[in-house]
Amino acid sequence: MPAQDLRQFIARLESAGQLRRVSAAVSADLEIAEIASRLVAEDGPAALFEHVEGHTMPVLVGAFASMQRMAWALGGEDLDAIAGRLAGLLRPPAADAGLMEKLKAAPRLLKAAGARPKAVRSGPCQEVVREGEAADVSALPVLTCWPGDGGPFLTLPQVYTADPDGANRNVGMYRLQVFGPRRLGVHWHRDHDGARNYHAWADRGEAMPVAVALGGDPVLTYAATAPLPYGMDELVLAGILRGEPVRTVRCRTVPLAVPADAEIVIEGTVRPGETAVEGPFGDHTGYYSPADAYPVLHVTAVTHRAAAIYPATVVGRFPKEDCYLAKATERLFLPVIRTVLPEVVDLNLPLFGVFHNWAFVRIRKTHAHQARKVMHALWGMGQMMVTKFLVVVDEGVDVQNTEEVLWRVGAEVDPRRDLLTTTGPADVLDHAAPADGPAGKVGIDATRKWPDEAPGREWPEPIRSDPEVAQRVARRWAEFGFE
Ligand SMILES: Cc1cc2nc3c(=O)[nH]c(=O)nc-3n(C[C@H](O)[C@H](O)[C@H](O)COP(=O)(O)O)c2cc1C
Ligand SMILES: [Mn+2]
Repeated sequence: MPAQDLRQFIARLESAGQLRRVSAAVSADLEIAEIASRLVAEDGPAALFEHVEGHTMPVLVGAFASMQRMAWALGGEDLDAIAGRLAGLLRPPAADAGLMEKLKAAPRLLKAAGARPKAVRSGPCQEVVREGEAADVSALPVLTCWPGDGGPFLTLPQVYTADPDGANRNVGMYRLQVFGPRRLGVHWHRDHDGARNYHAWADRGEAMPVAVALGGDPVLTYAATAPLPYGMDELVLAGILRGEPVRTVRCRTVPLAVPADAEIVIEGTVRPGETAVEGPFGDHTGYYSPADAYPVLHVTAVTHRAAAIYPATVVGRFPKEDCYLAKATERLFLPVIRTVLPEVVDLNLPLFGVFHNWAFVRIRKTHAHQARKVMHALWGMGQMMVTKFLVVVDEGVDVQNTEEVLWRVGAEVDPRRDLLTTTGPADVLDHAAPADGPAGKVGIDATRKWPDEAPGREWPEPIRSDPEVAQRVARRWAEFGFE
């Protein structure tokens, strides 16, 4: 059963003992962020701060901050099971499939077609409406997370945009800095879809309408972070994951639709060419991302529920809540990668790699030089293009175990022969990449080398126990007097 809104999800977390209500007074200035960091570091619960100094709205943090809560947020118990369900829905029947197979696939595809959002006339996200001069984002308990931050930032927003023709609706998570009661900085990276829509408007010299939603079914928050190709609507992904369409209402002051069941909505426009200094911001890299010029959102309305809850997250040095959102993407998109690269068995974007610094890939190797093929293909796939270090290992290696991967890198690699160094786009947050021009990338082929790949070398087998003896010993362990 999908959650209708954030409240239902909070109730679910609470009944599972996974949410703590905090009634003591706390400050939105650094204090909530410090508590959130401690909670995620000790695998603690989500927290709902009911008494935020100077504010009436409560603040929710940590709703996604465990594998279990992340799976619940996507309407399941386990991320791999959700990924399997999604892969089954997305896979069209093969061209040469029999009639029965095609008939069986039809309801699957219809189900995906029925995932488009459904417009409704009114929704709780507009119980309170403040337009024009009455709109004021300083009424929201926006967190300042780190001492060097340029100010308070909205950290868990769904940013809704479309191109000037009203097509290519996009939902992306881009942080927003509070510059004033009706001015926000919009930090969409240059190669993200919100920026692409913005440039389409700017090319016509027109201001782009933008809506920012907070809350609603937690699936929506995840969908805003999902790396879908441009033109694929994140609300359809949300509808597929929920098994029910997302209900949307028209915004009051801009021609966009937002989830009817959101907690809070900010409406406004971004004018072509106008920028302001945004940042610095303590980022998920573990460093401050420096101040830079970003577009400005001029707020035209703020609408919210009568007793709205403000959802937030705190990013910073790992582990933080966004690691779990990224792990959800790693699991959900593995089947998508496998449609193009069937040899990929598993993928790990380790937390310390902050999504773009490291990727460990496990392949079923069937031909020589295959690791290099996989590297080139992954560097050509969506947001994987910014991956800096890409390690490819054989099928027998557990990529979820970093020591095992590094053991193989040490043992299977000749640095002169097995490193592929190349260049390509860098992540915007990579402070080590050259300021101009393409960034360096390294692919490490840590698979066992085939005769064609390492002529004149016999490749030894890794040691494994005799399975029968190992089983026998396990069975008799207590008999030997061991625990
Ligand atoms: C907590 C969190 C914060 C994020 N902040 C930003 C941000 O400020 N700017 C940005 O461009 N991407 C940010 N991202 C990544 C994007 O949301 C992500 O790449 C998404 O796929 C972008 O959507 P798009 O492909 O529709 O542009 C953030 C992700 C998370 C989980
Ligand atoms: Mn997108």
